[in-house]
Amino acid sequence: MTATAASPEVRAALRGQRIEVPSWAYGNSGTRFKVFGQPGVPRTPHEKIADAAQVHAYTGIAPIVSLHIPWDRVDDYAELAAYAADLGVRIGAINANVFQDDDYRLGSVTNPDPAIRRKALGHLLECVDIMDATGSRDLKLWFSDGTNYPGQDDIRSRQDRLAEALAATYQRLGADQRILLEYKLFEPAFYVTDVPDWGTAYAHCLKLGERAQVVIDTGHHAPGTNIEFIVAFLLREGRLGAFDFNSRFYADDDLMVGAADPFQLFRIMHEIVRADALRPGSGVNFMLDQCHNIEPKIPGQIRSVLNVQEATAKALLVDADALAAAQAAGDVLGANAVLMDAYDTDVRPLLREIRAEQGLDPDPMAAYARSGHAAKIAAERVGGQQAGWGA
Ligand code: RM4
Ligand code: MN
Repeated sequence: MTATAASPEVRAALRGQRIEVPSWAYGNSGTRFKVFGQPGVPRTPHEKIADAAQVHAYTGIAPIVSLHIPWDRVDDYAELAAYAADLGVRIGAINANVFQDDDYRLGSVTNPDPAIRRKALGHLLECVDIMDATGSRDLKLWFSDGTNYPGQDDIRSRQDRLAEALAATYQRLGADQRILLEYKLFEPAFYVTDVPDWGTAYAHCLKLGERAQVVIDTGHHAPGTNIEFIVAFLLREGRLGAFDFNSRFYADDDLMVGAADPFQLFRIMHEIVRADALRPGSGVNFMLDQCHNIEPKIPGQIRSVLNVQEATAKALLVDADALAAAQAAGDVLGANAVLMDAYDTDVRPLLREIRAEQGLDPDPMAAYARSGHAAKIAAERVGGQQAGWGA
């Protein structure tokens, strides 16, 4: 297969692809043992947005940035949104944070103490107020709630408390706003996690209504989980709201998407293309949720966006008719060969061509490196408190 001969439809789909980057990727991060600082790291939400704008400037497909509250708390969210617009990007999902307050030791919305549950719900509602000010559609909820020891709390009651908080938040949403409910197998709770898997998230979303959808964070599964099955299932039910893309080797590593397993990313994007869910109007939000602990952050994000773009291009090159024919004929090896033929295609020349057509540098990594921007922000951003995830 020659990728450069790709059809106008494939080219249009690639030009129209949109990826959302996380503000926290530009701040300092690390493991629970050490956070390494880097020169030029943003001190403010404005500087994080400026970094995100760089990623868009070089890739052309990442014009949206997610915020995390309180990490990105400002006095005037409408002003922050206007600042983003001036830089050619916009604010996307608002991520609630009910996992870093001492009060949440035994949980946030599932805490046995009603006063702490009220406090957590108050934060979720505050995030909807922020969405109103920024024009955001998506409220992304990840609960670190769970227990460490058998008997510590009642599993069923915690589900009831969770459902109650979700329902109150759902009630508060505007007509165009959604809840995106994320799940995670374990960590920081080790015995029971209150939203451990897609089935739990899906069941809660079904109860809430159509504007509650599941987020698949690719790093939040047991090793060996078939994530593309989850993608296919949720798409078929109209309940896949978003991805948090990243890659993992062992746990929730938050490494660059496509770094650990580019083939898995291709298989996921194949299900997306198969369901015609790549279009920005499809309702699936393609977000990154990553931390760049040791590599430079802006190029780390550029590389990640390119990795998603390459997997997407390969998925778009799957010969759907040939695949369907082989599947219908029970041609096991033939069907597999159709998929692998697309995966094995070098799509980089095609993507370089498309970028050049759009007036972008064909090689975003090299262009950013040449730009001198890293040295500029290192020189400018002196003093103040570098942003971090506050762990
Ligand atoms: C969590 C989860 C959330 C993200 C935080 C930073 O593990 O994946 O999506 O907001 O990390
Ligand atoms: Mn996530």
